[in-house]
Amino acid sequence: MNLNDIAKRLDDCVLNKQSTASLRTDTPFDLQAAYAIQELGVALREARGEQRVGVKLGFTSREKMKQMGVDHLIWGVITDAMQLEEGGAVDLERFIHPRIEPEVAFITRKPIDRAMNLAEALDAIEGVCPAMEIIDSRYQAFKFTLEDVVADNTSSAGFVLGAMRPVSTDISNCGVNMTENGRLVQAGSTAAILGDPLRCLVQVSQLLAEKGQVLPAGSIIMAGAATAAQAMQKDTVYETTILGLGTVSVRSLA
Ligand code: OOG
Ligand code: MG
Repeated sequence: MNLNDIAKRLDDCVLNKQSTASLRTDTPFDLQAAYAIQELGVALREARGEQRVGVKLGFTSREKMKQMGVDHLIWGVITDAMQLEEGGAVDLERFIHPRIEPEVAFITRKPIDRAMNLAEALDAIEGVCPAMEIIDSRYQAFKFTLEDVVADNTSSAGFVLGAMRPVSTDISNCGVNMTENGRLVQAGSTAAILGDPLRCLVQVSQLLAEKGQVLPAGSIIMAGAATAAQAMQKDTVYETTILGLGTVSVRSLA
């Protein structure tokens, strides 16, 4: 298989809601090739009319690294088709084996067009939102290597944003709670995300600069999960509260 074939195989998994074994046993590929496959996969989505709306980081917390056995920061692309309405309903039939995780998201007000320090990155941000991400690995049982998951656009499948507020308060250590029908299922702190989720902005600016890419103003940056992810059940309300930032929820259909 060439890189295009691999991207197509993973995209077919999305469309057919079917998982696959690692494709690296058939065709070994390195991290650079994995990002090339990710780009080819996003291009297939764009050919179906989806539009890029931002980027997401993965494995920015120890909790996530531990849960998935991968210990390297990764990033992927999010599109408009992945966004869910805050407080809205989502049909799990869209997915293979969805999991949900509490996140922090930023909205940019200036292009991120060079490697930035924290002050510059902060200045490029319009605000911050409580958020959740739905991940849906295209690999059987969520089993993957670093290269596999990067090729699979870092398991991205859906996201929901709560109300945005200015980044005026310190968000480095805010309590994070995720409930399932009101029952607490995940708890942590925003400090779990690189010590301070704002550091994600610096990371994203560096990754973009390395690739010679620009993230336009008005983009979304998902900072990565603060806790482990939770397998989604039908007919269930998922709600995340980040102290000082607010609440975001989504409901799965019966
Ligand atoms: C990979 C995506 C990781 C995060 O927030 O750390 C991620 C996965 O866990 O399947 O989105
Ligand atoms: Mg995530």
